[in-house]
Amino acid sequence: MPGGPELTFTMSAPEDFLRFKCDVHPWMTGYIGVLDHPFFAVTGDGGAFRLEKLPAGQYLIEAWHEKYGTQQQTVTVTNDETETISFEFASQP
Ligand SMILES: [Cu+2]
Repeated sequence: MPGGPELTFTMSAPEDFLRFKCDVHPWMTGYIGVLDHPFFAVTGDGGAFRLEKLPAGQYLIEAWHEKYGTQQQTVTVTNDETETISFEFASQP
């Protein structure tokens, strides 16, 4: 791994986003979420995300942003249909 040692961590339980940072360079920061299911996504350049192969059912979808916090929406998924939801985060004045 260029620039530093490779570190290994083992999480034994789900965790909300954990912040990892460099003690030397304040801009070097990352977040790790540990989930107990495979249904998650990271937004692309345009802010879109897609959760593939959700079984039919009702779900609470949570969106998280490192500066603007968390939002939740409930969505009902049926077999073979695509549902669309949207989250909007606004900066505080
Ligand atoms: Cu650094």
